[in-house]
Amino acid sequence: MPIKEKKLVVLGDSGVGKTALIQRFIGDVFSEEYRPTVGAMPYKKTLEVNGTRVSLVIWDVAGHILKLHPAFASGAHGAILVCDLARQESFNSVLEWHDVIKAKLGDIPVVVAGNKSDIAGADECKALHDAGYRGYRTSAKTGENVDRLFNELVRSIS
Ligand SMILES: Nc1nc2c(ncn2[C@@H]2O[C@H](COP(=O)(O)OP(=O)(O)OP(=O)(O)O)[C@@H](O)[C@H]2O)c(=O)[nH]1
Ligand SMILES: [Mg+2]
Repeated sequence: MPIKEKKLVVLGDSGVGKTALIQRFIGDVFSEEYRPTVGAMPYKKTLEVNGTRVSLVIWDVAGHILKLHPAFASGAHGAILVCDLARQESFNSVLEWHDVIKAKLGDIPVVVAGNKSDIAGADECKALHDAGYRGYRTSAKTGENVDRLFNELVRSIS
C-alpha cells in the first residue's frame, strides 16, 4: 500500500484543549488536569484514507508560542484551529492564528474545532461559521466529533 507523510499543526489559545483533542484522537484518553504544553510536541498516528496509508505527524504547539516561533508550523499540510466555546476571546484568536498560518504557509486547508461542547451552549461558533470556516463542535472530554475533525482535515490534504 502506498504511504504518504503529512504534517498537521494544532493551534489556538492556551487552555482551549489542543493537547486534549490530540490525545483523544491518538489514544482515546482524556485528563481533567491542565498541564500546559511547553514549546511544541510532535505526535504520530497512521491512518488509511482511500487505500493509501497516511503517516501523520501532528504538532501540538503551546498557545503562546507560534506567533513567536512560526518555524513549528513550517511544512505543515493542514491546520486545526481550536477555540473554546465557553471563551469568546478565543474565537478572535482563531482569525489571528489563521493570519499567521496564511503568512507563513499560504492557503493550506484548515478546520476549526469549537471545543468543550460538553460545557457550552448551542450557538457560540456562529461568527466563525458565518466567516466561512469549516468546523465542528468538539469535546475532547466526551470524544464528540474528534475523529470527524481530524479525518475531515486528513481527507482534504491526502
Ligand atoms: N470539559 C472539557 N474540558 C476540556 C476539554 N478539552 C480540554 N479540556 C480541559 O481544558 C484544560 C486545558 O486543556 P489542554 O488540552 O491542556 O489545553 P491546550 O490548548 O493544550 O493548552 P496549552 O498547552 O497551554 O496551549 C484541561 O484541564 C483539560 O482537561 C473538553 O472538551 N471539555
Ligand atoms: Mg497543550
